[in-house]
Order: sequence, then C-alpha cells, then structure tokens
Amino acid sequence: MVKAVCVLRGDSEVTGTVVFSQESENSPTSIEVQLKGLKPGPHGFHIHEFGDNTNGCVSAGGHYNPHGKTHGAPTAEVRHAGDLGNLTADGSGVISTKLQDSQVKLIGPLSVIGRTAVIHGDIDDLGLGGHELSSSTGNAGARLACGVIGIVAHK
Ligand SMILES: [Cu+2]
Ligand SMILES: [Zn+2]
Repeated sequence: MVKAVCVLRGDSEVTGTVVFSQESENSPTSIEVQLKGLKPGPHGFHIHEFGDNTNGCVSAGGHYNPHGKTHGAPTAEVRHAGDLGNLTADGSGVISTKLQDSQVKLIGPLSVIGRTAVIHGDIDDLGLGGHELSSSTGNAGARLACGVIGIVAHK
C-alpha cells in the first residue's frame, strides 16, 4: 500500500486535503477529498503535470498527460491521466467525497507523486463543450487551490 497526501491552498478561500492510496501497481487508486470555501456546484478537478507552485497554481502546468491524449471525462477512453472530472460542492461550499481512478497511480513509472492536484472555479465540460479550451482543460476556469502530492509517513 502506498499513500500520499496533498494540502490545497491558493489565491482564494478554498482549502482542504486529498488523500490518495493504492494497494498495488494495477489496482485502482482511491482518492478521498475534503475541501471547503467553494461556490456550490460542480468544479473541475485534475492532476497537473508539475509539482511546482512557485507562482501559485499556474506553475503546475497543464493536465498530467503521459500518453499524449486529449482532455476527457474520467470514464472516457480518451482522456488525460490527470482528468478526474468534476466534484460537486454542497450548499455550504463543501466537497467531501471518495472516488476511485485507474489512471491516477502512486506506484510505477506513471506515479503522480510530486505532481499537483488542482480544484477549479468552474465546471469541467469533459472535452464536450465546444469551447477552444474544451480539448485541453475542459474550460474549467480559474485554479482556486492546489497542492503538491507527497508521500505520507508509514504508521
Ligand atoms: Cu486542472
Ligand atoms: Zn485534462
């Protein structure tokens, strides 16, 4: 079992944590998200390529895309490895959810440890919105908060 954690912050009220765990290289990764300070509704959520937050979340680069694909839904055949779709904030602006994903890995050459998780201001159109940004970012808007994914101490 490999575990990793990400503490998100940014130029907004949004803060929170994401805890990742993966049993073995070919098992799906479970992703437990706790965020607050959002506007209610859906928000794009991705793993971005770089673990660099030098100039805020923008330094994290584009979506993690080791296979050179276009942007898509987490359930789509064609997607970036880092595409996790949307998370929906409740009426209090809180996201508290757990998801599983087979392309986000902690073990092996495609590990996302050292990369950045980002929560966006707007809905990710999953590549289907017809906007010029749909095929690269899902047109998900501003990067509200982000953090580098790091290795958790064994307990
Ligand atoms: Cu993103
Ligand atoms: Zn993407």
